[in-house]
Amino acid sequence: MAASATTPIELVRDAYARFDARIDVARTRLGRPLTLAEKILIAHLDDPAADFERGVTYNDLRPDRVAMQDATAQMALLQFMTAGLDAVAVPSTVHCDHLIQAKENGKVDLLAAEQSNAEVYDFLESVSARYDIGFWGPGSGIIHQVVLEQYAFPGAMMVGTDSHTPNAGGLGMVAIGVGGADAVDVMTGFPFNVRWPKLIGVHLTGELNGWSAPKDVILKVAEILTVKGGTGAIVEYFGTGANSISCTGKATICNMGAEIGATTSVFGYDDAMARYLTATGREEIADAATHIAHHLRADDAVLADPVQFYDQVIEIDLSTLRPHINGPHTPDLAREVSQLGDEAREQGWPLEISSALVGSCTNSSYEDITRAASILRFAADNGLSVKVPLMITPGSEQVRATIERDDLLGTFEAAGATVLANACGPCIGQWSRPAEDNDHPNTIVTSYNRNFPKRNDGSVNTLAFVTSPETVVALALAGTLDFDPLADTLTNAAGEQVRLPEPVGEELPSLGFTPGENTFVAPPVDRAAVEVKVSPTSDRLQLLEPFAPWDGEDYLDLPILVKAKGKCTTDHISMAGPWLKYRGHLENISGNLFLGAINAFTGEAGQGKDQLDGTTKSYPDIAKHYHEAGQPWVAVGDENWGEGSSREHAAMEPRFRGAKAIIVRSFARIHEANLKKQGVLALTFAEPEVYDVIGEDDRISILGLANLEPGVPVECLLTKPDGTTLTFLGNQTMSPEHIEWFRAGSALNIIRARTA
Ligand code: MIC
Ligand code: SF4
Repeated sequence: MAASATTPIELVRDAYARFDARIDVARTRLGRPLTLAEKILIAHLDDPAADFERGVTYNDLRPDRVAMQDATAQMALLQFMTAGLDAVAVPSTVHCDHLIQAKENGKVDLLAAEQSNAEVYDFLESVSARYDIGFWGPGSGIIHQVVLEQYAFPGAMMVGTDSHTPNAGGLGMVAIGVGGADAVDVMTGFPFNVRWPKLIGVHLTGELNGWSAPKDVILKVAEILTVKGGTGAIVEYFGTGANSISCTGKATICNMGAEIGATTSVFGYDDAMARYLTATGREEIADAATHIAHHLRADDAVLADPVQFYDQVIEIDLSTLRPHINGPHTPDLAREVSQLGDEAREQGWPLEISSALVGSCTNSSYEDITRAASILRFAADNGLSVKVPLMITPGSEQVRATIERDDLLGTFEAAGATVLANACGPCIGQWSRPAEDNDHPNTIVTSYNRNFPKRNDGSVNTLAFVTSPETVVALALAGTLDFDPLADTLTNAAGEQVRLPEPVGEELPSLGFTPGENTFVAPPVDRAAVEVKVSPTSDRLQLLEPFAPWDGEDYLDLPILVKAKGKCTTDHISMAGPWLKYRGHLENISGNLFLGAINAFTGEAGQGKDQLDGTTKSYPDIAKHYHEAGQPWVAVGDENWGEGSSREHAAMEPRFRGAKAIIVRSFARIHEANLKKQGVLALTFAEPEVYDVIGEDDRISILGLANLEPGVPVECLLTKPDGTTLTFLGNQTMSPEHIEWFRAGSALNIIRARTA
């Protein structure tokens, strides 16, 4: 099948043809009604008769498509290439969005990126052409917006090499963020293996009003569930309130479900989705979906008594939900905007805002931009002006061209805003910010989704707060965190007190969308003639060597490279920003390994004691030393290790440098899967207190590996420098297949053996 710029209706019809038989059979077999997520998963089971149990069984699924962004596609496709196939087995796309640095403005920055990333873009374009993958070049937009606009459809299933892939849940799709190795499974024609998720239902009643926006729904959910509350679960939204939210608003909510660790989030098919499909030129898909609408939402009996069918139900009344803002440093630290001023004063967070940023894959829809622009227009008419640098990132070329045509970008520019490229930019540390702006504690507000330290401009001094685009704009007009747009007034140029009106938006452009520049490149007819170039001297791309299989021995007396304290997200393990340029070069990117991790013994970031020579070094240097000395090691950590991104570099770097096991209190889902894929043991302390007794100079042995069995804890032995020992158990969640990956050295080694 040739890769196309949008999902062909035939593919949708084929997918829907499976629904009737499969869903009815499953309902009868289980003897109960089904939720929406269950229906979609059942329709995509590799073996329709397979048994599944929530939170217990691992099941094989057949996603309809794969999407990859440039920062993760490189490693995914370097792995795919080693399988020796002629083409991808399912429709797949690559999106160039993460590697564009924000400095001047969209146009200038795009040109600069095309030059500085030429080698990587050429590689991605040629590898896409060679293996029948659709290629969206730099400037086309952020992966999740483009997928929503072109590829997502209700009831479909996809995997994407980015944690915010669930964005497509706003269009009723089960869209799961994965590491590159999982994407390689699907692209090589193997099923996607995942633990059957638990189900969290969010019952929405009432209707959003005034300053409250879809963003506030997910900020509230994150506050309730915390950053790990969604782990292993699909979050399903339903209720009359759900129907009142636009399709792109739903996408915002699903997008940020990544922040609570959810496998994905999804809304049932409704009129808002039909309107969005129609506005984006996909009426045929809307018609097909309407035809099977009963399969594209939970059964009525589920909706009538949700508590009986979901593992947990959360109730949110949209009518009383007030604008929220979260941060700094963690996406679950939310409160109402009205309370932030006092809290910031108590905590000593700078009240003065240093920059305000609107857009990203999370919040750059037509509706978002019209609501934010309505406030700016009022401000201009009433003598108010923005007090801090304001930046706007359109999510896609289609959104950019449409908001340009409708003079919304003009409104932003008239307010002094900088229009950045249709790309991730400051959301992923690709922000060339003047040093004088962040060499001291400073506060920024964004409509993005993440706010980990150093996330936006690489500076620990920057505290990021996340809120809706309209609230970002209101705060930019106030210049301070201590402003509640619902209650407070601003002083205008004439010295008068002015209250901002409620934002007004348009769900969809009345003139329709305009596509802007065409940035899609379809694979050529003669794919075999395409040469994929990777220079052996490149510092940005490196062909992969297979990892060695397990040697059949237990791991004895391993030093602890790092015992991390507190949050250890994938940004702490493998930082983005300036390191994004090495995403296709495993050896070079390993230079960032654990640079952000906080040493539990010293409280310092990124450095520890080299057990081979007793000196203090950066973690990547210690890892390199151990690797070169043939000294395997372990890493130890706390709760929700690997939270955040899907980047498999956070698993491949430790693997490459000789990590045998990562032992922590708990894992984030994607990262745990990435470790398993690469043949690293992912263990959790059966007794969490063991974490506390682990000392800097201790050694850890991992025993009984020849008898590894699914789900059976692994025996570990901690040896203190004085020779005293402590035996403890490391829980693991390996299926028989995961054990095969471990023995083979990686999941990819098994694929290679099968496709050879
Ligand atoms: C992110 O938002 O953290 C990223 C950058 O999009 C990552 C992917 C990456 O690290 O390349 C993600 O969310 O998976
Ligand atoms: Fe890009 Fe930020 Fe979205 Fe990740 S969260 S895809 S970095 S815009």
